Amino acid sequence: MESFCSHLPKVELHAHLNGSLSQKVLYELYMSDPNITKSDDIIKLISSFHSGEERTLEDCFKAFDIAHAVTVTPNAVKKVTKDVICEFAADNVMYLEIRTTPRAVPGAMTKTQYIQAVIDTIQEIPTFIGPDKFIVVKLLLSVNRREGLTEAEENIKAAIAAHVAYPEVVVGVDLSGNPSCGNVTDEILPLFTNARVSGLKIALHCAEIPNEDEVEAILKFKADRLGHGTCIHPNYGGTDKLWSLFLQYRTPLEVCLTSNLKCQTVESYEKHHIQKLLPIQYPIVISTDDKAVFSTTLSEEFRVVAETFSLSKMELCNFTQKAIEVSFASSDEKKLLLDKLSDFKRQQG
Ligand code: 6MZ
Repeated sequence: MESFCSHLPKVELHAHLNGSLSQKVLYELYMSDPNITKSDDIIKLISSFHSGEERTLEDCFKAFDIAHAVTVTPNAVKKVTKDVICEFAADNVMYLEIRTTPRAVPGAMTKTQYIQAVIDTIQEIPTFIGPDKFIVVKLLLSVNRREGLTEAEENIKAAIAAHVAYPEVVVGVDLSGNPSCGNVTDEILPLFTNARVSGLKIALHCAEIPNEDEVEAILKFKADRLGHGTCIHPNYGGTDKLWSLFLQYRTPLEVCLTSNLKCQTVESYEKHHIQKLLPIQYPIVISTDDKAVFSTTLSEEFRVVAETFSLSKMELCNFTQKAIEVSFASSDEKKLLLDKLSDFKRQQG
């Protein structure tokens, strides 16, 4: 099963840039930045970035601070983006949606430069990907709920401008960040309507922790996709009302098993809320979330779900097919990806 999962052409729809960069690149960036005073404590933190240990949700968010401390120039952002794309391509991911929060660093980088650095790298893929690899990459710009209303407004505006300038690259917006921070329902969520009317697709983190009113508002927003969806079912800190709305809308859900386990929002793989979704053929997309922070790969996530829930190879192919369908790719790109999946299935016999 491990080899099948590795060779299967896959689609990654939920990957945060600064949670996905390899520890090697993180270390290189840290050591090569002359503006950073080196300290043993930070080097220890960098080692722990990729430790894969279980930690609380709060500890996970501290891990992102480490990556943010070194991705402070457009060149560093380019290096990180290239590294993440190459690693996903090496894992036979043929289509990748990277999401990232535009970040300004006083004196070093504006949000516009941050976004441009990611877009430029995506456009340069043919120059660095290598002849035997294939990957299509799109960008979603994120709103970090912890950063508040003004930053959220700025990011949505920047996303709309980037979509107008690069409609084939910048295809969506994402709501993410520490789920215990920020007023999503009244302040941040309404901003996503502007993005939607400008033609951007909407992906919202939803129900990572119990929060009935907020989850209800997010479900009713009818995003194009939701992330996590942990605390919706009444057995998982949700309610009957939320579960019934969720079943009514059937918004495709990005499921991140190892992330949820390591952040301790689910007890075990066996008890993951995906067990409620598989029997009802709910549209789900297996995803990594932050492959570096949680020490995983998309192939590994496929192996885990296959072995934990005794899924067949055909069911794993169906995950790729569903992910293509609910991706934010163009219809031509979807057709190309479906063809690649069919070729793979044919080779398998
Ligand atoms: C919510 C998450 C997340 O944007 O700097 N992020 N938000 N839940 C999660 N599950 C554990 N994992 C990552 O990547 C890092 C940022 O992505 C969001 C957080 O806002 C984090 O700061 P970028 O590329």
